[in-house]
Amino acid sequence: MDVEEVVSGVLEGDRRATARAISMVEDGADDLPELIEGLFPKTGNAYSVGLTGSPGVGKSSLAAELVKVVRSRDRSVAVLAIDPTSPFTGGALLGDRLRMQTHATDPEVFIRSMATRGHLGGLALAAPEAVRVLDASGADIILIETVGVGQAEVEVATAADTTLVVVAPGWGDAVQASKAGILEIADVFVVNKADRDGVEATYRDIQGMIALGERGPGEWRPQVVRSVAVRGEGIEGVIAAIAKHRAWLEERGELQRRRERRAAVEVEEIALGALRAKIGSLREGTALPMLAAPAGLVVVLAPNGVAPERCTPVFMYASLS
Ligand SMILES: Nc1nc2c(ncn2[C@@H]2O[C@H](COP(=O)(O)OP(=O)(O)OP(=O)(O)O)[C@@H](O)[C@H]2O)c(=O)[nH]1
Ligand SMILES: [Mg+2]
Repeated sequence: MDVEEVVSGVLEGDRRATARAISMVEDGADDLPELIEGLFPKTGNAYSVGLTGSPGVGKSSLAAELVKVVRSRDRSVAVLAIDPTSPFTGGALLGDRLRMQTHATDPEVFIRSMATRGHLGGLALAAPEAVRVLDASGADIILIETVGVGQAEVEVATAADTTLVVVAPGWGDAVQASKAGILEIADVFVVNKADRDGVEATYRDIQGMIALGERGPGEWRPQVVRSVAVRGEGIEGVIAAIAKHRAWLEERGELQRRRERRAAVEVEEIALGALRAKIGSLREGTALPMLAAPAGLVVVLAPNGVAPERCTPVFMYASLS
């Protein structure tokens, strides 16, 4: 399939073409810009929901339940599972496949796991590109599951319109959570495994953390809901919290602003990626060591009228290229 065929296939909602497009994102294929260019005009219709949280808290189980609800409303849904901790997602995918089994034969459900084998921009770029592919393929709702709550996961989470942070009873304390930056990314906290001991304490911890968090007037206050994903309990509450956040975003024009902010971050990442690629190739030759040596910098490269002390390597590089 050449890139034009992939583009037209994705736009027709063809699953094979969509899978191919996600692989291109994953691999950081050379013709990725053509792909995204072809798809971009047809995006903006899907609503994306990120699910993040520590391993095993029940993200996939919850996603499977959300898929059920979306399908009962006759909307199409795509699920993207991302494991930023490993370049290959085989293991995680297997578990997810099992949990998603009931949906596997539904043509309106697209399930895919993704790694970022060759993508220069890593997840920060790959995730929004993959979301764009799924959006263009006609998915109404896109669920993005990521494992963990580190920096990479935070980046992925910000690719979504609404971010759910899934926790389970006994899950760390509030200080741990705020350190990891969870509070900033959570639009909704889901305390899953609410059938377990300690659910009240966890619920209170999170409420306390939210109460302490600084929020300007009119800022969104994260919702906290409970669920027992394996039994399909509390799912309506999760859906209601998502809907409330979505309405809040839309009423204020904040959805559009959020998406624009994300696009700006992406542009920055693309520029940085290109710069990194250039520096990478510099490294293979003798230019970089020469640039790095302060004496070399000043003598060889100080551009017209620039004071030598301003000639940091980055500045030098920028003025050279
Ligand atoms: N008791 C209980 N078990 C649950 C609940 N939700 C999920 N589980 C179980 O917890 C385990 C992990 O569930 P997953 O849905 O795979 O969790 P996950 O967060 O997607 O896991 P990773 O993708 O590996 O990070 C499975 O054995 C589930 O059956 C729940 O509400 N209550
Ligand atoms: Mg999972």
